Amino acid sequence: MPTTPAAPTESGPEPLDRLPGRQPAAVELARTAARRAGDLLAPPAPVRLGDVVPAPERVLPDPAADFTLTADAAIRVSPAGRDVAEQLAEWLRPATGFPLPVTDAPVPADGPLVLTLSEAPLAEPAGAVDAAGPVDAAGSVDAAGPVDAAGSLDAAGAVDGWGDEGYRLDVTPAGVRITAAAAAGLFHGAQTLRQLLPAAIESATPVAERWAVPGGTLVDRPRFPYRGAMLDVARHFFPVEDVLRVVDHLARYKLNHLHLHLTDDQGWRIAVDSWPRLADVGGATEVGGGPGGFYTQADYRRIVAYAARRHVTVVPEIDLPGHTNAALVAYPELAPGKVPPPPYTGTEVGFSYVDPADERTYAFVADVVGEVAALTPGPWLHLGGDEAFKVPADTYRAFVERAQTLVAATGKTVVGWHQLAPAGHVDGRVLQWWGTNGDDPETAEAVRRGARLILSPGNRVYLDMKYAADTPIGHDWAGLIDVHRAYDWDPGTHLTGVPAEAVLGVEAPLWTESVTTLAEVEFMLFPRLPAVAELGWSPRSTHDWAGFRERLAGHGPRWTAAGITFHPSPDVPWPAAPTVPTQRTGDTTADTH
Ligand code: TNX
Repeated sequence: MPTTPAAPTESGPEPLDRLPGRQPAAVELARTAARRAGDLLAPPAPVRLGDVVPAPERVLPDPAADFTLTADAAIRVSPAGRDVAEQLAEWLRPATGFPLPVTDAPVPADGPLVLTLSEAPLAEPAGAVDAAGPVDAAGSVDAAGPVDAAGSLDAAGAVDGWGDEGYRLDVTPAGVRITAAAAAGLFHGAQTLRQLLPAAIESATPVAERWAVPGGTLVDRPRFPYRGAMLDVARHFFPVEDVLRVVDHLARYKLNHLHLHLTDDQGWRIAVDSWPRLADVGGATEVGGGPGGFYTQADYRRIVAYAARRHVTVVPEIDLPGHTNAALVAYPELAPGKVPPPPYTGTEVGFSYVDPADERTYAFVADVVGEVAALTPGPWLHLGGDEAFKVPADTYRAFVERAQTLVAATGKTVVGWHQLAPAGHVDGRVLQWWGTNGDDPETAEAVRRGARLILSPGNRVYLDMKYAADTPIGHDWAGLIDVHRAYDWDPGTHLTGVPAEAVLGVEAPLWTESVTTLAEVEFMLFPRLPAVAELGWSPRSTHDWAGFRERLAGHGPRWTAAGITFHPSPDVPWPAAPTVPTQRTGDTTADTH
């Protein structure tokens, strides 16, 4: 597929049709999807406290306690929560037009909008959660222990267990209070508050609206610690601004990891000082013959910092020993037989590999993972390991064991596709399972030897799969995946012989052989990404397709208002008539960063 994505830019996001070289077909796809989606949307019903995606662990609505945000509101925050409060203000100012000053306040503080970052663990609602696992269905709190709607911190009743990501949100006529033990929890709580405001809150310009927030209390924390999405920036290159916008999309739905597939046959996308031709030469190609591109180390740092501010950890992937044609073009000395391969811009897999018999290859691996680890604040480094079809099994194993050791020497924890399973265990290693048949004895055996799993079943959460036979882009080798199929499985029981405790979480990969623009990325992410986010975050007891599709439907008007392209899936009962206050068909301008 011919394509010519724009070069990396430091300037702000632009409407897609003004980006040089964007494929007209993609812009048209974005327009059509937005128009079709917009046409389907009715004025949204008032938001209810339980309408959040992903579903919160506990919800105790109090219809008599709605709050209305007014022009004189201020956000008061304890010092450690300052940055989250600033971000919340940035989300709410454009649509409301309110100044929403952020002020430091002692804890506890009163006022129209209060973010409290408590120094102590969150007070446990009485009758609540035991260590064995999450509990009540959203929408109910057991009679024995209604949450203390006053929202006060009860030091005596404080217990561990809500973790860094848990939060509590109290809405009363007097104000909104978000309480968390750490900034990540406060951030998730702020994202929840954003969803509890009318859809027009996503408008980039002021809207006349009553900014009501449904009353009650909500207590929430994640089921799994790892919740992610992957963007393949190797098959097609995506500029920094596109990646930042994807980070925003993840953060909205409480996903906390962005896996960047940085290297593949068609392109090497990260500058490595000790091997400069990797990016300079290996970065100059992509699927379809476009110009490709790469991230400078400053670009990558910018992505990582932007993500960190949104409590998203970047997981860099250097795919080895296969998927390495671009590296071999740059450095033929790494190729078996030292034969320089031609650049590759097709979409086949499994033909390339670095020479496992040459010591120089291990120097290359050590240098690359050393530099990438030094640039990466997060704990993970992904080694790839998939589809090295031309490397014999024992040679593959020996290569992977050396590569794993080199990663461990950088202080990072090894992540790899589940093809790594036969290799020996290294401390903490994580396998990313992308199979389509949940009976995988080799992976189960690796788990028995200590591996943890990230679940990315190809036939459930591969976001490069088409929604339906007529989806204009995407693959279908793992089947067609509409929202229901993406939602209707359980990461805790998916793999035979793998206990839920071994599951670190879920990740939805987006491979980009046929995905060439930001609009197309969004079209494949939405509405499936929120489904995967709910699998990763919400207690299993809340899992309910009928309820989920209703909640998800309310997000269509939000995406339209925010200029996010999405697939108007027939699985979802989108509101039925036009008019979102800020409908901007065809305009895919980014929301505030
Ligand atoms: C398999 S999943 C791949 C990728 C392709 C993808 C296309 C995995 C680890 N490898 O190289 O892009 O299928 O769906």
